[in-house]
Amino acid sequence: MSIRTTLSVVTLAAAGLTLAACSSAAASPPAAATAVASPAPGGGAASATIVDFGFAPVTLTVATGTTVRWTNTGSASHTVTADDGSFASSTLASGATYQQTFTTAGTYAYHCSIHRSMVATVVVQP
Ligand SMILES: [Cu+2]
Repeated sequence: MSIRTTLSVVTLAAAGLTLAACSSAAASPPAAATAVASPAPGGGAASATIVDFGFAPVTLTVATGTTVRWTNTGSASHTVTADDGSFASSTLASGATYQQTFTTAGTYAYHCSIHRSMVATVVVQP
């Protein structure tokens, strides 16, 4: 007696198991993307990153006198533009950098003038 096995691979069983859980809290707040630069009063430096399409960290806290350096790691061009006009980069192509020294304590909201949905904040502590 010979048994001929026909390969009939059925992988349908697993397909139904990965239903995405539909969360009712669709508008949950984003994870806190916050960074605090090492305290370096009077001349410290901090880094921030521009990606397509956002800034990281969203909130950067530095000491007064810190120079923040943004690097555009995205492929699109972006800007670093203060909401109140107190500072503004030129258009930063991919790979370009922009530096701004914060000599006055305060909260500086900024955005990308090309993509207005890109927003972030530098908090300058006294
Ligand atoms: Cu942009």
